[in-house]
Amino acid sequence: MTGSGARGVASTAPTFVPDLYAILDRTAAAGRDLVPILDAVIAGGCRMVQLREKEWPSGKLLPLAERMRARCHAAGVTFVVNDRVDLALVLGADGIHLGQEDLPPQAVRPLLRSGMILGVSTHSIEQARAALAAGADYVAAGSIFPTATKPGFELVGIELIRTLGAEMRVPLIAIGGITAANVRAVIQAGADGVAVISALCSAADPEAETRRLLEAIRAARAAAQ
Ligand code: 3NM
Repeated sequence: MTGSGARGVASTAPTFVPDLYAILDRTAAAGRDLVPILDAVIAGGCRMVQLREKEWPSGKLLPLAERMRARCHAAGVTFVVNDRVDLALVLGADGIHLGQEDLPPQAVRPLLRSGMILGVSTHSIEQARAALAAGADYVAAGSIFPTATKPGFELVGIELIRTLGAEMRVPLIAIGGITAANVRAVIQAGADGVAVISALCSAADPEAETRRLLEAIRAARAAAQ
């Protein structure tokens, strides 16, 4: 079972809590060090973190990634690496997140340690179904709202969450333009969790923003019951 409790998965599936999935990205942080932001989101109660880096080569990223992995592991927080399978393996990360243009999940799964999480970004019903069929441990769907973080994003809207919520057997994570102000509708539409970049990376107080997001997620779940 996932920690979200919202969706049952096979007992062999890895355990993770995707309620609030903080994606830390240097570009979105606009030059701020990611480690204090990581400490803040952990202090605020976030249980799942991804490192996303689109510019630095992996060798340059490694020292920062190692620090982040060590802090996550010390806090019992799930640590996932975006795109870079080699880096995830070298680090002993808990998981890897793949986009539609990264290596396909079927090709990557055999390389992963047992219990490693494999997540996939999707932008349509067909892509989500394919990710599920390929054995994804969670499916991310977006972009739910317009976002400045991902140039060329595909706007799928909250409708995609409503549709997929009924058929995904693994946690469904909504992404794209999600903030404490709009997260309620996303959870109520059927998302098990939300992945957030700029709402946390550019927040003046990422710990307080983490708490606000988590409170809004819990309130939305409570209202739905
Ligand atoms: N993937 P923010 S949208 C990384 O649609 C990413 O798959 C998306 O950043 C998708 O929380 C997105 O700042 C950017 O909007 C999310």
